[in-house]
Amino acid sequence: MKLVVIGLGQCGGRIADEFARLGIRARTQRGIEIITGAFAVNTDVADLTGLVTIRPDYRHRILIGAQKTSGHGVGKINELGAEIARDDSDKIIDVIRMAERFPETDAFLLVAGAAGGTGSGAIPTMTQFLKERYIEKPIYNLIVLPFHHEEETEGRTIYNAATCLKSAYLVADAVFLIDNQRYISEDSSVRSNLAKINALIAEPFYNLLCAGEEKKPQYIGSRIIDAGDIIQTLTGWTVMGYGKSQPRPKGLFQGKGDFREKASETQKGVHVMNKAIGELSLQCNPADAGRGLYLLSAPSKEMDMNLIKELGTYLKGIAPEALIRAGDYPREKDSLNVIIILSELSYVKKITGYFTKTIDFISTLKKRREGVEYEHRGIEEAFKDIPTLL
Ligand SMILES: Nc1nc2c(ncn2[C@@H]2O[C@H](COP(=O)(O)OP(=O)(O)OP(=O)(O)O)[C@@H](O)[C@H]2O)c(=O)[nH]1
Ligand SMILES: [Mg+2]
Repeated sequence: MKLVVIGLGQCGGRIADEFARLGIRARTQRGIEIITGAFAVNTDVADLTGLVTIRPDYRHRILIGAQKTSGHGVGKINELGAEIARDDSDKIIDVIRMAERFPETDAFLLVAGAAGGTGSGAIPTMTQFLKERYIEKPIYNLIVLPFHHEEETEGRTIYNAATCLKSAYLVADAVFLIDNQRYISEDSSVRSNLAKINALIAEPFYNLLCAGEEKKPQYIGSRIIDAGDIIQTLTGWTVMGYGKSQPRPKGLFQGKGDFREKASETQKGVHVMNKAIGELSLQCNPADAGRGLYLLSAPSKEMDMNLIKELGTYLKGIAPEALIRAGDYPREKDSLNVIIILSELSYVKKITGYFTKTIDFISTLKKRREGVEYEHRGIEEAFKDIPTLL
């Protein structure tokens, strides 16, 4: 599957930069194309300058709203981010359309942090614009949810997240949910290391996008996951999981065909899938998924139909409502890894929480404002009969 990736705001731009790296890796290591264009759009000059892999010209690093923000961002006001993206949407669409490999693109992936201003506001408006222009191409959003400490301390965090998520859900074909917090709890060495988190966010897409683009017979699985399968799977709220096994120590089993080796491989497959489920990009209950997909990548000698079937049975057990698609991707020397997508989620606790808190916040704000207005009315009433000096 081939994607055009557009990063909006700082978070989005940096993750798009990561996708640009995946694209180069696929081309140099595997001779295939998975990224037909990587762009960063921002109101902030410094953020655009800090990127590494996205081409540095104005056609790939797109500055918007320069008159309104003087190149310094929108200071977390996502309404302003939305407005600027709306005003400059033609400029963005024009450069994307001109990209060399654009016609081969299967889908768009727009990326942003929910809690900021530029990305949070721009992602739904850009999605809407693209949707109107490219009816035939699906448009996906990948939205990064804030760290726990940001929710506690920064006033607009939850409000921005709620407005961004609702708007994105209304226009995008699917919304990948990525929880920044989850990468901290998983491994404390990545604490506040955003670059590492970004690499972890992008990594599962590597095999997923490559699998259907392979041309060499030895890398073509018995069940191929291609763009069609992915497009059929992605709809509404979506999470991803990725699990990887450690390479087996040499000489553990006696030789080819050792029965313990076979049993151990099936076990290892289920273990890796368990890991992928345990480390979903946002915690949720797999039973709430309406669709699912898994892709098993492993050296071909470690992979057989039995293992794929075993993993399918396992996933069906925990996501019984989901229509599941499956595939395998034989690799030469990679360790065994599993990518899982759970889509069409009917309930996601964290997202519902943002909506509830924001509604409470709006109603408190309204009450407070009404109270102030009442007092003002009171004062005006009270001085009605006082003579004025004007
Ligand atoms: N995973 C990840 N999260 C990031 C990164 N940069 C920022 N964030 C998160 O994104 C949110 C802030 O959004 P930004 O992208 O910085 O904001 P922006 O879109 O540039 O908007 P303004 O700066 O307000 O104009 C916070 O929740 C951050 O934790 C990053 O590189 N990786
Ligand atoms: Mg910014």
